[in-house]
Amino acid sequence: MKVITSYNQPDLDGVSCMYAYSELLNKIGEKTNYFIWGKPKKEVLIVCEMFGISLNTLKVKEISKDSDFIVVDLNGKEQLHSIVKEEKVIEIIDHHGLSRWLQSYKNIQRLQIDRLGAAATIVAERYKNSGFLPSRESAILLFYGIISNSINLKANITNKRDIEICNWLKSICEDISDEKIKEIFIKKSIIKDENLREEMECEIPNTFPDFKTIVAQLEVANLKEFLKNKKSNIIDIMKEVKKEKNVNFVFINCVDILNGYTIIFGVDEESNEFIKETFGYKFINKEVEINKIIQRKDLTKILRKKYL
Ligand SMILES: [Mn+2]
Repeated sequence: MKVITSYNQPDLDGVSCMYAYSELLNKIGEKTNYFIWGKPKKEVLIVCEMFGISLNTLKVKEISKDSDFIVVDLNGKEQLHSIVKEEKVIEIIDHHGLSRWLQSYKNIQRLQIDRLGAAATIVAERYKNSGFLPSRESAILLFYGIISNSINLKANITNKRDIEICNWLKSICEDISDEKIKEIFIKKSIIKDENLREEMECEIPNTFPDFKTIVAQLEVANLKEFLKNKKSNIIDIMKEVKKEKNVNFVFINCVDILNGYTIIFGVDEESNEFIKETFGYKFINKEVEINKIIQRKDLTKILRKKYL
């Protein structure tokens, strides 16, 4: 038995890869199942509920010690469950930058890491090339996995292959529609105050030789409206985090996933100065507004290039 798995609390890209690739391998005749570690991200639950899809993950105790593993949507090690032993990983499908752990996987038989908007694009292409059609559930998960990961194909990481495979998925599954994208994005943007810190993903500092910083992120529909109500809460959380984690700068990258623009602001004057200096952005009323989608990963890439 092969077990497909991904990082803790996977997003829709990770879940769709596990679900759909497991199904494809079973169709091909290789007995495979998947293991979802932790509670999937909110967008996963939204899509599953909307389309009546149920996920049947293996439990840890059901996984035998000599199972081989296929790892999807990551190529590192830190975020994998401890049941996944390096020497048992036989395949990786991913779209992230190469991790320093990659070389510790000695028994890889198949490796595909392409810089795309989503790992789900690779799995969908495997279907297309295999001649097997994905089930309705797999097609839906893959499609919205790509859409969600690439912010409706507008994020910088989006590749022609993402767009082409989305069109193919649409053409084979009548339940896929563009109208639903808006509905999913709006549902995903309903954030309760008690979940705001979690949604901001602001727990892990980036450490550089001379300073530490935290780059938080938020991806919501109708961002300006959202900030009208929540900006002071967001700043309070950033203050809290700055103190707790003892970092020099804290700022947040907010993306309007529906209307395709970005707003960035820091927790204080020092952090705003740091943003100005590092990225050359201009502030108006203590905010930077950019007329396109910039993701946190685009910013951290610049940080690494400049300060490491
Ligand atoms: Mn991904």
